[in-house]
Amino acid sequence: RDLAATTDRAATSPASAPVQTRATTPADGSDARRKQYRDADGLRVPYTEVILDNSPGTGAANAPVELYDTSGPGSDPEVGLSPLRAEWIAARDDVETYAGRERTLLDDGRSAVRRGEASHEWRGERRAPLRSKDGAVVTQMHYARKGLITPEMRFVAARENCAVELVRDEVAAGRAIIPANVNHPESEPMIIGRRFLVKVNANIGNSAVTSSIAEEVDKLTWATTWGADTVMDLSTGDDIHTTREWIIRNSPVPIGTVPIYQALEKVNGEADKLTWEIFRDTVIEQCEQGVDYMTIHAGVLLRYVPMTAERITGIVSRGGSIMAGWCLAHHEENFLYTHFDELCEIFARYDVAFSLGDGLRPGCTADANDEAQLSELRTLAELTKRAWRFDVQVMVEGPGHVPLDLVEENVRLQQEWCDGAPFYTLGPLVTDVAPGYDHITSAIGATTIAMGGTAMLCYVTPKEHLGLPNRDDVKTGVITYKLAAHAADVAKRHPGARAWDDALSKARFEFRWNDQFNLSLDPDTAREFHDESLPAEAAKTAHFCSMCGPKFCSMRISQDVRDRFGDAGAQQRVVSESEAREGMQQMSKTFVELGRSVYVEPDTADALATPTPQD
Ligand code: IRN
Ligand code: FE2
Repeated sequence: RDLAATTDRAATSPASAPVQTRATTPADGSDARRKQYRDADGLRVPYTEVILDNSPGTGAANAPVELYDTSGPGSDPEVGLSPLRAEWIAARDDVETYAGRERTLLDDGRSAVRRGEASHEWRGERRAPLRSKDGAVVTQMHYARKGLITPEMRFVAARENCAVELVRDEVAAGRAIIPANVNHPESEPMIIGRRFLVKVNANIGNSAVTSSIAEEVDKLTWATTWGADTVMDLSTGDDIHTTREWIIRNSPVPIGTVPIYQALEKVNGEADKLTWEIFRDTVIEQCEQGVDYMTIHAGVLLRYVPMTAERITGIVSRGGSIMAGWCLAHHEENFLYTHFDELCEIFARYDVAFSLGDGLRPGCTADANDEAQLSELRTLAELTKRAWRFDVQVMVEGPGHVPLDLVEENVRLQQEWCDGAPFYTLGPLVTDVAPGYDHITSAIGATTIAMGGTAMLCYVTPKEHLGLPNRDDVKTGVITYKLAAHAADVAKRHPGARAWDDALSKARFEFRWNDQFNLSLDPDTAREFHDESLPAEAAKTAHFCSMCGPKFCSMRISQDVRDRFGDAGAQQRVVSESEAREGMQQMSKTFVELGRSVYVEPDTADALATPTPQD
C-alpha cells in the first residue's frame, strides 16, 4: 500500500462520513493521540483524542475516539498547577481565608526540596487556606441535597458523558462522591460511584528507605499520565508535610492520605502516645493543605481486635494495627470512633471525603470474610450513615486477600449494609502464591469485584509485599488496574465502554497498526513489542505480524473471505448460494494447503463458516 496516501486524510475520506480529519498525520502515528479540551457550557473538559487512519483501503470511516483523560494540563513542579476551581469556590461565597495563617510550606518549606540533589524555591502563588464561614457545610453532597448543580458536577457529567442530574442524584444519595477539597482548587473534578466509570487509585509516597520529594512529584505525574484517577500520598518519615504540599499543588487528580501515619510520626512512632488532639490537629493541617479524602480507621473497635487472634496473618493494615495497638494499650474504644462526629464537622468545612479504612481486612486468602472483617464492615456502615447526617461524602474501603469465590460476597454485603456508598477495594488478591506478580493476582479480584459494583480500585504493583514501587512498577500497576477497571465497565455494559474495544478491534482487523497502538492503554509497549520483530515502517501497514507470519494470519484469511464475498469493511453483500459454496470450497482448499497446524481463533472459525480441515 502506498504510504504517501495516508498523508492527506481530508482528500481521501468519504465526504459523507462523520469523520474529523486533519490534513497530515505522520506515518508513525505519533501525533494522532493527543490531549484535547471540549467546551461544556463554558467549562474546558479534557479528553484524549485518537485520530484514526482513513486512507483508502481501511474500510469504513473511522471516527476519532475520545478517551477519558486524567493527565492534567501539566505543570512546573516549582510553580504548581493553576487553580481551575478557585472561581467556582469563591462564587459560592461560603468560604473565607483566615488571617495570619499561611500554608506551612511557606513557613518551613520556603527552601522546599531539601532531599533532592538540587534545592528548589517555591515559585508558585501563595494562597492562604480556606475554610467555610461560620462552620457552614461546603460539601458537594450538601449542594446536591439542596438540589444545586455545581460546576464540579457539570464538569464530571461532561467527562463521564452522562446527564448532570444523574451526577447530582447519586451524590445526594451518597452513592457517589466528588472528592474536592476547597483547598485543592487545582484538581479536575471526578466522580467515584457504581453508576460511573470504575476508577483507579495509585499509592505513592516515600517510606523509611525513602525517595526525594522531586521523585514523588514525578511519580504523581507519571501515575496520572497513565490514567490514575486519584493518588494517595502515603509518605512517612521526614518532610511529610512538604512532600505532600508539592504533590497537592501539582496534582490534577484528588489526593488521598492516611493522616494517622503523620500523627504517628508526631509521637515518634509510639502508637500508645497518640491522642485525639494530636490526630485532630494533623487532620486540620491536611484539610488546610487540600487533601481531598482521608482514610480513617474508625471501624477497628476494641472488641473486634481479639477476633484477629486466630488468623494466619493477623492485622495487615498499617492504620488498623496502629489503632488496634492503641486500643489494647489503653483498653479504651478507638478515639476515631468516639470522636467521629467531630471529624465530620471538620470534614464538612473543607469538603474532605471519608475513606473509611478497612483496618481489619484479611491479609491472606485464609482470613477472608471472617468475623473480624465483617464486624468492622458493619461498623463502617454505621459510620457511613453518621457522616451522611453531616452531608459529608463517604466511601468505604475493602479487602485485601480474598479467594475468587468469596469476592462477590464482599461487594454485595458492603452495598447492602452501607446503602450503596461507593466501595473502594485494594485488589483483592485471589491467591497468595505469586509474589512479584501480585498486580495480576489482585487484578483478577479487582475486575470481579468491580463488575459487582465496586466504584474504585486501589492498585497493587509488582512490588507488593516485596518493596517500594519504582517508576516502572507505578506504570505497571496503573495500566494493570486500568485494564481491570475497563474490563469491568465493559462487563457492566457501561454506556459507551465497549466502543473503545470495538475501535481497537476494527483497527486490528484492518491491520491499522498505528491505530492499534494509539488506542492501547499503553501505546509505547504495544509499539515496542511489535517493532521488536518487525521494525520496518512498512510493517505498520502489513497485513500480518510476526506472531503467525504472513501465511498463517487468521485475520488476513478472514479478510480474504470478505474480499471474496464483498467489499472489505462495507456491509457484506448478499451472495448467491452457489457463489458461497464456491467461495467456501476455495477457502477450504486454502486451509488444507496451509496445513493442519494452523490455529484459528474460534470467532474467526465462525466467521469463515466453513469446515476446517480437521473436520
Ligand atoms: C484501599 C482499600 N483498602 C485499603 N486501601 C488502601 O490501603 C488505603 O486507601 C490506603 O491507600 C492503603 C493503606 O491502608 P492501611 O494499610 O493503612 O489500612
Ligand atoms: Fe497483602
